[in-house]
Amino acid sequence: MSLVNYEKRGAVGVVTVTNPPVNAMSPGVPKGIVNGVAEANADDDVKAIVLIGAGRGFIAGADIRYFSLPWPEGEENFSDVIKSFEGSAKPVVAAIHGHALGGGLEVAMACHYRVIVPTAQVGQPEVKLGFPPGAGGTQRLPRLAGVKAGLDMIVSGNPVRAPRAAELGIVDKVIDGDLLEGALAFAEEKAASGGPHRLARDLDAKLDDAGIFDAKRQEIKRRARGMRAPYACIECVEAAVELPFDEGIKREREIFEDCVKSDESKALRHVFFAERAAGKIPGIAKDIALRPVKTAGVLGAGTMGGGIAMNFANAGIPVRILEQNQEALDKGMARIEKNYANTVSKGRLSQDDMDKRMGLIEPVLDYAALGDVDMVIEAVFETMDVKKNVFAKLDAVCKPDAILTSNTSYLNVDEIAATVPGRSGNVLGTHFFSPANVMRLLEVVRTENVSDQVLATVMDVGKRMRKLPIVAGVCHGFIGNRMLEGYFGEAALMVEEGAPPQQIDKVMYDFGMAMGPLAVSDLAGLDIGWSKRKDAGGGEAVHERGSFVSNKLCEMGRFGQKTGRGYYIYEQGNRTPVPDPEVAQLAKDAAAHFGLETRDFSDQEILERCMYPLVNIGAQILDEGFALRASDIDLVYINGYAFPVWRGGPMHWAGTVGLKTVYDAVCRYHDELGFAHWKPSPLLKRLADEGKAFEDYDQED
Ligand code: 3H9
Repeated sequence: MSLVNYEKRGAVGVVTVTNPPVNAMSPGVPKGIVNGVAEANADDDVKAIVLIGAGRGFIAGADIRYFSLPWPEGEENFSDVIKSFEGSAKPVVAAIHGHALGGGLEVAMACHYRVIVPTAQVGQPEVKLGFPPGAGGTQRLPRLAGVKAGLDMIVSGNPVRAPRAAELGIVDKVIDGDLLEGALAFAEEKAASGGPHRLARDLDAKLDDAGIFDAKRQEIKRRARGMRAPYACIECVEAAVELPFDEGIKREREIFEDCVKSDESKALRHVFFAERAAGKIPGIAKDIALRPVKTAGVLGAGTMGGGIAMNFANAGIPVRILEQNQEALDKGMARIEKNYANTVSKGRLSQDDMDKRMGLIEPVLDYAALGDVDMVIEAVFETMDVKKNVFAKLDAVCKPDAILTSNTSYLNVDEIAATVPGRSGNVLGTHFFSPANVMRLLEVVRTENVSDQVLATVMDVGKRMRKLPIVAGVCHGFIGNRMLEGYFGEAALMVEEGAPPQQIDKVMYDFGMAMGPLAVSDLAGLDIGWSKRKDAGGGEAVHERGSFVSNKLCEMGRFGQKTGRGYYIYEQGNRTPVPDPEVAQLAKDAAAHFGLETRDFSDQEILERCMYPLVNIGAQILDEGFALRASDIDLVYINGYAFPVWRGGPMHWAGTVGLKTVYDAVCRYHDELGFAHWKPSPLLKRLADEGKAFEDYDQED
């Protein structure tokens, strides 16, 4: 079957793109469109042309794989397609269903007219791949939609739905009913009218908002920190206002090509494909029959349990939330209600939808109420004994094929599963990130005995909740938290060696992290680690390397933000960390205690000591089989730990540094410092020796 088909329907030539799954503009598609338009123009009986997509949508844009592959020599491309429309004596109508994204919308905007079904979306998501639209989108969209709306769409990358697209003038008509029939009628009508059939390039009336660009730069400052593409988008739209059309196109092309080559774009393209790969589990068929999950239960109405219950409700799944007493239940339900009300007040949810979702959450006090639900997530206190106790109770009441999951950040889920041996094929871990109703990451912890069907079902439930589920194996801290130990550990160690907390945090903030590791420790509460160390030390926290300053701070009642002091001072009602000379003194005390000589640190050393343990442990996790692929680890860090998406995640980023450089430094720090997180991973060594990156490892069998 060819990628583009041409047929005549009465007096209209219909060009249909058939390139599943999303009709990307792969090699062969531009040529097919050009040929179709030529054939229609050569036929005197044809008065107009309709361009339409087969399957799920119109055209999803350029084939993203080809930004990293050579385009076949001599093969037609976007500009040939656009030229064919502009040179067509007969009006071309784009008929849009599903999606017209990126180059798909650009192709549509280069047609004379556009019609759309009410459910379709149009957008320029290129910025999310690290570049501006490159086939005229930044020049045509402002001409159709106006500068402000066009700029908003191009800089955010977010699509708009058909009714809004019509309101803005991006499309000419919304078709209720059959799209092709509607498009044929529209095309015939336009052909009969005799024109003129105006092209977007010739419309200048909406190019009047010249003063908004600096305001836009200001607006995106926080969100686009460290990135080039959003600013590149602004430059391109500015060119639409300032330059004649053809010069604007030239300017857009230069900026586009420059951005496509950037590390930022390579990282964002890596993330695009990483997200698509994440749902695939080797050995489990894509179409495996899933267990129906029509009802659910959540144990614990605390912050975590409440957030998880909201996730079920958001997915339209009725959920019973269980607590030990009425007071805790009421408190939990009130918190859920408040969370939803906040979203309503921000205009991101309608009152009606909030009411529907609240109606799906049923507070209960008796385990018996969970007897008939399809899936239970327990989110009770994070200790093994409590979890085992809860599983015993679930075992007594739940139906035999109920899926039982433990929401835990560290505990051995195999050990929990072993307490209900008759059910172990139905037991696994779900590690939600706090706040569970907001954070996109969900680690799905694959236990030894869990069935493929149950694993696939929980992955699917995660997607229904609009999460990004990532499969992790059972190891201490799974993927994300296991890797963190080296990151936070090194920050604390460097403080004892003389690096000021504010320098460490600034280096990591400038790298692109939302906050530095010590500011994060203050936010999370220093007392959590302290209390674990006290338990381990039989009531007293032993001063080991990396815990001295934190122990001392806690002994002084400085637990972090919640007490107004931790590694930093926080003024009343202000979350800005202020450096504290007292902490500098504690660091000196630590150095004296351990017999260390304090010294100045370069920013480069700080970066290496925070980041390289992440990479080294990540490689270890991969090698031990606790992550399916390196790109999954990248997604964990981007979506659960605020790692800058434009750096592609720690494993991808390591490739930009060069794995040999990273490996050599890991060996050096291992020799100098000796901590377990520096023990060089054999996989890292192998890839470094072979001159490979983690992406190459993901391609290996
Ligand atoms: C562009 O257009 C540049 C131009 O301005 C200038 C050029 C000169 N290419 O997401 P799904 C694959 S840049 C290649 O799971 P859904 C995807 O990898 C482009 N492959 O489906 C997956 O493969 P697999 C601007 C693509 O229904 C399969 O299709 N456009 C592309 O959840 C299914 O994808 C965009 O950024 C592509 N363009 O969502 C749109 N798109 O099965 C990107 C998808 O092997 N695409 N694939 O894993 C999307 O946003 C979503 O895929 C879409 C469908 C909404 C279309």
